[in-house]
Amino acid sequence: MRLSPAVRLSEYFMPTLRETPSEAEIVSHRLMLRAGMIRQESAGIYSWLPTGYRVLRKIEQIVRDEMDRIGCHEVLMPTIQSADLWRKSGRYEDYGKEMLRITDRHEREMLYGPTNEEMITDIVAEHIKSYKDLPRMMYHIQWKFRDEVRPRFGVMRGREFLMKDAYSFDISQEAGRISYNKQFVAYLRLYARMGLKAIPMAADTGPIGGDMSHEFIILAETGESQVWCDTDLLKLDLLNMDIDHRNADQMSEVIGKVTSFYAATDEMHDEEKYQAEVPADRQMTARGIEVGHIFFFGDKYSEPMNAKVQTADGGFATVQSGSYGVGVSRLLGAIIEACHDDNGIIWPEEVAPFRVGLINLRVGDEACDAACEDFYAKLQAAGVDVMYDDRDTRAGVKFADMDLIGLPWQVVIGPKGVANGIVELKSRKTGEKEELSPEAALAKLSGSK
Ligand code: 5CA
Repeated sequence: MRLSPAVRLSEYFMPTLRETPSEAEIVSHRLMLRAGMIRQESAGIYSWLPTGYRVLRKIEQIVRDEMDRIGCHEVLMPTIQSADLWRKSGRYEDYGKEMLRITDRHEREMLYGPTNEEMITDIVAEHIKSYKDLPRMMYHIQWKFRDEVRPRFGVMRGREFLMKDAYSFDISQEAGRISYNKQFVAYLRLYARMGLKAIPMAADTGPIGGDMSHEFIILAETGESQVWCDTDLLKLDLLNMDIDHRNADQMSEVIGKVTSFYAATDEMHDEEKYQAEVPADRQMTARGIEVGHIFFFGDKYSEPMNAKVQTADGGFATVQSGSYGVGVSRLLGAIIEACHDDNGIIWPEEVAPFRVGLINLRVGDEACDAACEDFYAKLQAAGVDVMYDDRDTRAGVKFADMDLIGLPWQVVIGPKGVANGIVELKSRKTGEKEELSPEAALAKLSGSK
């Protein structure tokens, strides 16, 4: 989906708040509300306003890139599913009150999908009949509904939330492990591209089931789980490991190394093992946010859904599967938890709603307006996305809003600077300011993307 390359704040809907909303318990929720990114509609259900929606789309795009890269292809399944499908796997009753059950006008039992293992396995069972059509991996990015007992922390634990869920289908357990490893590698890359250090940890499989599972965890004080890990794992440069997902041996070697360090969430923590394996000076316990969870569950769904294929020797084999989730909407909260200061959000470049915020200090001043318009046009021509604050308001308000919404770069143009042929460039992250010619500022902003 194409995002608009540039917006004028005088036409844009960004309802920022001066006051801190009292209902928000954690910083990311407070900042998302204050920056006008979301609006609560019911408990755990949100509307996504323009800047929030832009970040959501940018996160989705990174996820898409990394799925495409490993040969996992996008589909779109519906949010509403039939209860019968879930009766086949036996999960309809098991899911309990978390599942939102709906009856249509013909009294047919339906539900709002909390996940899609049953549906995708049913699709595969109908169309994939031979070992020659395996392996396959597919994903979709779709809204889910889970009627959480305690929706809280804004988009972090919602009832309606956006998830990327991918599914793999293989002829054998060994082949399935290669698909699992491809997803593992994609996960290492996709979080790193968002500016995050997501640590893979041994995890419990819960209602999804299976015998192999990892959670990807971001350390943050407000995280919902307690985690234990070896600090040497944090030193690995996960983005630059340059793993070839077509080379199964290399992949399993690297993943073997990453998973050799002790790292576990509270459900899996084994204190004795931890003390025995991790030297005291490398022990770390902290709070963490789960931003992804991958599972290998073999034939748990393919057996009841009857997903079988013909094998090379003329027999039949039950398809072996895994599922791989990324909490797309939760990631906004998680990134903000990791990237903010007292003045607001500090977006990592790849997910920022815009790369540049252009501030006109004196709207109505002919020379200042002209210089801003010129700079605005040139940024667009250079392919840099930009939000232009052309509102007729006080400079203090403009500075505060820009810091709050956290665009990586601010360009300030005022009458004095225009007279002297300079603009001010500020990095949101470091707070450093420099005065440059408009050409030099432009070169800097369009160069290091
Ligand atoms: N079918 C599997 C994987 S495709 C699955 O549903 N896994 S899950 O339950 O672990 O969810 C995947 C990810 O969705 C989680 O790691 C988390 O980041 C996100 N998530 C789960 N529940 C919520 C929620 N209530 N609000 C926001 N994000 C959530």
